[in-house]
Amino acid sequence: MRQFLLTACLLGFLWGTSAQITPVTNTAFYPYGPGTPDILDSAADDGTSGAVSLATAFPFFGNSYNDLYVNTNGDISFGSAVTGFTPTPFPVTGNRVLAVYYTDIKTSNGGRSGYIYRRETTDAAILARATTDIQTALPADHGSFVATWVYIATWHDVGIFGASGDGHNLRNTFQLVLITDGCKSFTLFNYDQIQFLQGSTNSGNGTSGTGPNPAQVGINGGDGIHYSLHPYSRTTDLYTLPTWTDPAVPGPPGRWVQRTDLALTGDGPALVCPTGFREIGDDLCLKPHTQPLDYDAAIARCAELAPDGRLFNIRSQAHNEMLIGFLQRFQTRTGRGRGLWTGLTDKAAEGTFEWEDGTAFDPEGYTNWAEGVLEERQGGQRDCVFMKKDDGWQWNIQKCETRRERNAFICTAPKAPVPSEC
Ligand SMILES: [Ca+2]
Ligand SMILES: [Ca+2]
Repeated sequence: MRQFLLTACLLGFLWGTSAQITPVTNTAFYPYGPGTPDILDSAADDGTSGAVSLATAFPFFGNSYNDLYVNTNGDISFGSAVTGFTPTPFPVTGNRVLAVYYTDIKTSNGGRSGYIYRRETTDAAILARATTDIQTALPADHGSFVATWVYIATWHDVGIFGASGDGHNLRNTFQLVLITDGCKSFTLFNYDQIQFLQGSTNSGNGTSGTGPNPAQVGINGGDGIHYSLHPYSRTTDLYTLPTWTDPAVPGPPGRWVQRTDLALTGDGPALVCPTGFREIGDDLCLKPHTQPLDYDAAIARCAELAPDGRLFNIRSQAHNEMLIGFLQRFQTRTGRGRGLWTGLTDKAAEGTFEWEDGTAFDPEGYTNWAEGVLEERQGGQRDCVFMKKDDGWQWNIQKCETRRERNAFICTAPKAPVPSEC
């Protein structure tokens, strides 16, 4: 009997009062709490786990981190604890944080008002589940992803700071799962129960759990620029997180999936010019193509070189001036008489010019026609405009598919997310 009591006491000591909790059965949630190797953090207000060393560095917004902090106020951070109780709107400088439900949470009302569990794991069943979850959620880009490491943090039945009256009964349960293969990384934000929007600080109401500054849900890269926000962040829609389904991402209700190894700009990834294209000005990506091709082949070649690649349309004096350097290179590398396709053509309707990218041609706007060209060379099968080297790069017109008079050209393509090395 004494032995039994000793064992019971020891278990009670190890688990605190956690043996009383029943983990939720929400299908979005990974196993946590009693029955798992989870660590249970002490009851706290604005507390933190302190630095937790990781067996695998977690890639996050272009860096990787060998430790993390699980913090009372509904977040995991890298580099330092993030325990402030005010959810300053992202982006903010300094905080590298995964804000799964960032508001003034307190787990120490009346001794215990909630349980924060955490563990890292390489358990085979968990890795298999994480692998399936990412492959299912993001099949086009990550259909062959294989998880090698997972971290699970769960805020179970947590209460608010400044709870009063019925506010003591308001509890939220949510979970943050970090997944990586050592190169790519992803996070799952899982929600089971949301009964309060915010704590009583920041003008909140400790009885109703409402107020003008609801919890922030999102990811902040820490450079003041890169971040991502859940569409319900800082709104009363937070109450419906447990039933929300991302229309673009297959998965169980109550889950938000984000990739986290790349830097994000605003609500999307950082954008760069495609490989082989050079950035001109703030947002143009150009690639000169000195091998002359006929008009249709030039268009096809641009489409091959990059997603959404197309013939660059030289339709302004600014474009012309900007391209002087390119033109000088064409001058030396392309054959005698070769020119440069401008992207202007009247092949669809004789006499009606339009740009290849679909924009209308404004004859009153910028033009650079060689003298007499429109009168002498517009008719017949001459439908494609090129900049003729021998005429000082003025505009001329020729057949689009003349073998002897193929032209060089410039391709352009939109910026795209940074290519992953993973
Ligand atoms: Ca707090
Ligand atoms: Ca014509």
